[in-house]
Amino acid sequence: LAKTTLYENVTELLRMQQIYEAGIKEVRTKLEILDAEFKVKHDHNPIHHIESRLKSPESILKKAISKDIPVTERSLEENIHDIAGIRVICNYVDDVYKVAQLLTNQDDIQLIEMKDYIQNPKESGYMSLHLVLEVPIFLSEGPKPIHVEVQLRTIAMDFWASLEHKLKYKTDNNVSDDVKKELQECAKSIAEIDLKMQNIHNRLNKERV
Ligand code: 0O2
Repeated sequence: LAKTTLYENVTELLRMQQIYEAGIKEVRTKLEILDAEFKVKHDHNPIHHIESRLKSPESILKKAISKDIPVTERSLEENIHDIAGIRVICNYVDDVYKVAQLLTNQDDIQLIEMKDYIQNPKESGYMSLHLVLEVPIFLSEGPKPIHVEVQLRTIAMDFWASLEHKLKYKTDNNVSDDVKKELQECAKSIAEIDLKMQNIHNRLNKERV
């Protein structure tokens, strides 16, 4: 019996992985199409690059336990929004909001949640625009709506977040108060640079017209 249950769980998990992988492909393609169209229309690529990852079964389980979420397919799907995760690295701050708007305006996409850590950065200094989208995946038995988390940020915000993540990881999250403060200051400088780069981009664009 135990063997049967284990087999069923593994099969279920593989099915879930395949569905969420499809969700990543679906949203990635939408983003690539938007970027290409933007380039033709406005001679500018809003997206610098896209990264994506499927949350590992271990990470899903760890998150479920830490948040007291029952480990059933339905409950995991309802409560863990980042099984399918996409990170969109944009060139400028305006691009972040433009891409988010164009994506969420599409008929088959529903915006479930939006957290704007650019307008309201986290205490750490972290900046990004987080969206949870509901996207239909067309399976043989019909469409299945799933959640995909999209994190949008600029190259500068990504530079900060990647290094800060590695620094925290190295020290098991035990970062001293003065290092925390320095990281917050770096985040502020980065936000200022982003603004300056945006202004230069806008100015040059106007001059070209
Ligand atoms: P990973 O490996 O990136 O997936 P939840 O998403 O449910 O855990 P919450 O508070 O609703 O919790 O999520 P939040 O804070 O909106 O987004 C969480 C994700 O944002 C994190 O995912 C990170 O990717 C990123 N993030 C949030 N805060 C910080 C920060 O201070 N520094 C950095 N570098 N990244 C941050 P995970 O699941 O932690 O990890």
